[in-house]
Amino acid sequence: MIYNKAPNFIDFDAYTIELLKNFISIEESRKVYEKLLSTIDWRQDFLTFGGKRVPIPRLQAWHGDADASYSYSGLALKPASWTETLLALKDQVENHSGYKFNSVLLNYYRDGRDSMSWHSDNEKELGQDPVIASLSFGQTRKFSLRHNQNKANKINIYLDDGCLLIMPKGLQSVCMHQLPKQPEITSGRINLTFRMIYGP
Ligand SMILES: O=C(O)CCC(=O)C(=O)O
Repeated sequence: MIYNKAPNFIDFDAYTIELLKNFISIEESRKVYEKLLSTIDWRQDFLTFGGKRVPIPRLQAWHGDADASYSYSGLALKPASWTETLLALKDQVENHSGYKFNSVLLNYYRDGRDSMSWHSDNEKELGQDPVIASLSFGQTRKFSLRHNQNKANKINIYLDDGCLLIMPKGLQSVCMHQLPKQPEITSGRINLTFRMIYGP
């Protein structure tokens, strides 16, 4: 199913995903995008496959409380400190959702060749049933969810400038998500996923 004009709530399996369009106004979004682009220390990370070092197809950064270290796909991320912009966005997301977050993964997709492949946000640091709050800026991109058992159960959600997507507790255990390549796209997108990291 494709949600072009998304309703605020999308059911998937037994879970309800919240999608708020224009959570951040268009004017504010533009400013945030430019600010993040120019002030974040974007890193090109690499993964190793069969002894070969391969650049991940996006730039990323990890910010949060000093003890919020995170590892995924063999990458160990030490948090850079909160910036004023990130803290202001975190406050807005927390006020809306009622959840607290102590870290954020920032992904910069330079164009449609950049992507993120199928995965669940299920690393042990995220606790049993993480809530993930995802804010998007810039170019609209397709975001897909696919059920672990029934792969035909798949939905596409279009994440546009200023939208907030909240993946609820439990969702990560039943499905994977991805941001597929869209080679026709020539402009950039920045995505922030706010998370709660629990100590070792
Ligand atoms: O860019 C996106 O919307 C997806 C990001 C994502 O899947 C993640 O941070 O785990």
